[in-house]
Amino acid sequence: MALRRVLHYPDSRLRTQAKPVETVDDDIRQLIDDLLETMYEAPGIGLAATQVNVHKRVLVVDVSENHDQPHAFVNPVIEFAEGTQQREEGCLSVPGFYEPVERAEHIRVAALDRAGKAFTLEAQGLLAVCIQHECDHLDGKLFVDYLSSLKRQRIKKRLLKQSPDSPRRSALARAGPG
Ligand code: GNR
Ligand code: NI
Repeated sequence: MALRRVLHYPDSRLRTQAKPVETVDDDIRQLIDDLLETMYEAPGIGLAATQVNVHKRVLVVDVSENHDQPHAFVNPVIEFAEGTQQREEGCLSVPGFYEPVERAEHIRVAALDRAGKAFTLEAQGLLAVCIQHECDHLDGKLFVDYLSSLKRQRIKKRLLKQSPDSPRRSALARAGPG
């Protein structure tokens, strides 16, 4: 098991379309374990491979209070989505920002598990939100994309200022005092 580094918005690698997994092998199981470890350590309730710069269709979620109900999804497909709900969302790739987003209330997702076996899961409430949020990551989409462009630009500016290796900071550092 290992912690992996989480990319931060507006890193363009978060916009990558992830590729389907052909075989659920030990590398994929290692990725799942690392995603879970990284998610619990953060702590977060979900994590997509895209966020750790692995562009394969793999995600994990655990919305339980005791962190004892991990779910891993390989090649997830949302088969149906019904109703609406609105919740404050956050994202480990957009640290420190929380905004309401409208999502489907009830979904059914089909995927492969860590053994490569097909399964479906029906979800509602927070678990449904989390799965939709993670599936978006695999398509290069972030919750900030649902906000107004004004809000998104504000978030982008603030995160660019914070990021120690941001182009802007490096440019300022190069420019020196004054
Ligand atoms: O930890 C997380 N919390 C959260 C809260 C509301 C809606 C979605 C999420 S997912 C987020 C972790 C994350 O960034 N997953 O991609
Ligand atoms: Ni996220």
